[in-house]
Amino acid sequence: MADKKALVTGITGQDGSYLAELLMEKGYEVHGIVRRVSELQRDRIDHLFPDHWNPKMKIHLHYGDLGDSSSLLRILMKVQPDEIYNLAAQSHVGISFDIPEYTGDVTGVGVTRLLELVRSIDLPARFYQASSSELFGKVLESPQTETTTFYPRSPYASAKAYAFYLTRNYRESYGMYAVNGILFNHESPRRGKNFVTRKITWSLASIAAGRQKVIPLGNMDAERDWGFAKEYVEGMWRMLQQDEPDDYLLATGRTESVRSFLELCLDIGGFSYEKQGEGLNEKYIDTTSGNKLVEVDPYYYRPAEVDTLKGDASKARRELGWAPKTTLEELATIMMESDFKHFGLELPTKKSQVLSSASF
Ligand code: NAP
Ligand code: F7E
Repeated sequence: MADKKALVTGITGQDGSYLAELLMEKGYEVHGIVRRVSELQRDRIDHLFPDHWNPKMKIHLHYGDLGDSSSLLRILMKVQPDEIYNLAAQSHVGISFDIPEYTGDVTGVGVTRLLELVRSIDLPARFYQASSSELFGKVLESPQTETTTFYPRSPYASAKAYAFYLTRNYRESYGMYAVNGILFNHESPRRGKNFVTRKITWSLASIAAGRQKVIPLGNMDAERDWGFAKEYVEGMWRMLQQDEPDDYLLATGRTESVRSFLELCLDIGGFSYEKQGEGLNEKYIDTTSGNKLVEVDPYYYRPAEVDTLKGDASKARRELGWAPKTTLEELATIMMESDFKHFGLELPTKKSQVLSSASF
């Protein structure tokens, strides 16, 4: 039997890179959509192309854009995928307040373009939509489940809400196998450096290397349910292997504040520190050098904030056999170790030794 073909939008992103790896391990022929950029930066997937000259290579990239229907049509017709994973998005919540129209077009209407094309050409492909815990926004119950009412708090979340309902609508209207994965925050050494966890781990490594002085942060009271991205892509794949299409939520069930994550990383990095002040005056001081390590910068506050998120992934556990394994302490260690290594440094604590043998 021929290999299954998967089409991954957003393959150059954090999740796309882990998903492409997973699908290749499972024997899929993987096709990724990449967009034109002025400087080629494909660090997250470069390792998947060890021998570019090999015509039997089972991963292929195609130029396209979620804002451009004709490119999407051409790719769908050419590839004829069995499974489509729609991970492409303007995925930064804070920045979505600066570019709301673009966010709506790509993160929201982009899904209409894909689904409508799949329907129009009668492609019998299964479709995964990257939905988000941001849909719960100003939460109406805790923990959140697949049945919790949405309360989006940003242009990003509003676009994802439209995409969520559209995906469900195409499933119900046209009998398509189209599902939403409502994923809570998931992080890794491949996380973009302007998301708060990676900003913290990268900046602490940079400070330890003498390349940066202070980390400016926004709302440290915000609480998130953070898991490890590598495990979450396995859940995406499982959602497309069920007998019947349905929506699922993936989360760890543990919530911590940005401040707790920061302090966890300061401990892992071996910093001696003291917290001083409150509110806008809150700061962290390195008690060895007397230098300021962290300060509050209101630039990073959002016009509306999602204060707290905590997911209940019982349905995924029960029906998909999916469960998170990596603790937040392990995740922070993996990320800190990777960023310290980038600057030629090792973590002072040896907690990370078992984890470091694996590749992330
Ligand atoms: P990411 O690292 O920001 O990656 C986004 C991907 O989308 C990149 O490959 C990016 O390409 C691509 N992209 C952006 N605009 C595009 C466009 N107009 N046309 C085609 N491709 C475009 O995001 P991620 O963390 O991997 O998340 C993957 C998906 O899950 C996103 O839809 C995100 O909103 C959603 N999600 C993420 C989380 C999380 O915690 N990570 C949780 C819930 C849902 P470039 O490399 O060229 O920028
Ligand atoms: O912010 C606060 C910020 O940008 C987390 C995306 O993958 O997950 C992600 O969205 C919290 C927020 O992630 C800074 O205000 C404080 O409360 O890391 P983040 P996010 O907004 O939760 C969801 C599930 C997605 O779907 C999204 O695509 O941290 N925060 N200080 C900060 N945030 C940032 N970025 N930078 C700061 O300096």
